Amino acid sequence: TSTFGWKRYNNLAEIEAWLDEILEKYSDVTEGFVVGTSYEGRTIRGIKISYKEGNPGVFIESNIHAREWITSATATWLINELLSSEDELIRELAENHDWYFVPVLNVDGFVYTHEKDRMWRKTRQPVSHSTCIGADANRNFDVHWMENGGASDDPCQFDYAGTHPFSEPEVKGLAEYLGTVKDKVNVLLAFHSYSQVLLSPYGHTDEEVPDNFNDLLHVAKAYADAVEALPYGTNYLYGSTAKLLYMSSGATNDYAYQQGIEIAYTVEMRDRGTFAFVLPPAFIIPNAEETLIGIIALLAECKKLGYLALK
Ligand code: 0X9
Ligand code: ZN
Repeated sequence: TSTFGWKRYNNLAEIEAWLDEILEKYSDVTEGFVVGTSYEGRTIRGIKISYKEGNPGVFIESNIHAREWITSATATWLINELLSSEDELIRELAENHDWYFVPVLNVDGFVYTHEKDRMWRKTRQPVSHSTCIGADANRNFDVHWMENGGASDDPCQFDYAGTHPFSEPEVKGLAEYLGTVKDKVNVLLAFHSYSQVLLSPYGHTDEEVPDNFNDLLHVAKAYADAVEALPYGTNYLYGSTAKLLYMSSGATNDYAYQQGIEIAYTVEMRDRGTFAFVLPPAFIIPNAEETLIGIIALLAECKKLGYLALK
């Protein structure tokens, strides 16, 4: 489809134009949806892919952090693959799940990274009584908000939690949309970069793990093993957020888990820090390919453990 070749990173206008083409070309099996309106007034868009009734749902959020460009590049590549691949395994994957993608959640921040500051992370909503702008959208969900030092109350910090839970319209919008579909969603993946880890709940405490933590480890191991077995040999680690990474409250996957989506991860993609957030475009396709293979293995393991039954 047109200029999209995943050989460079695309800006928001290009991604939206591409999405329109996809929605038109595959109108039988796709549907656009709206998550909400950003602080600066942009429409936050998503695409649902569904080949038939009664499939388990997989929800993919990407670019909640503005500078993590590999996440939307990977999400769009996955959308294209699910719709156009003729590979039997991928057709099975596409047609036997319902897919919900929000390729760019933090639209204002994403535009800002393209136009002003490549390293911007947060939203762009001003904070009253501060000269600093934006909150960390991945600290702003109403799930153990600001607990245990999992976020900052300083608007000038990278992990500023916002004035209150859901203070950021992008986050409120995602939560509201998720509320309308959560009964049909079995798995949620929040795409981030970088460090090559799969992070399961919880982020707000390292003293407790979810009831199904063992299953969450098994499912993550299936992803990591499948990725490592590819010729790229990319290594992923997995574990609970607070233990493997750091205390972080109010994140998307913890919110999803709290809302009854029992399989919910933060997926931190390539690399391990060589290029970090500024991953060269030559890595888009390798990263996307291994993400696809990882997701296939993850869903197979979910199915085996009984997580893909209709809710
Ligand atoms: O800090 C974050 O928001 C994520 N890492 S990143 O480098 N992409 O910023 C990890 C968030 C994981 N936290 C929870 N799931 N609680
Ligand atoms: Zn991130």
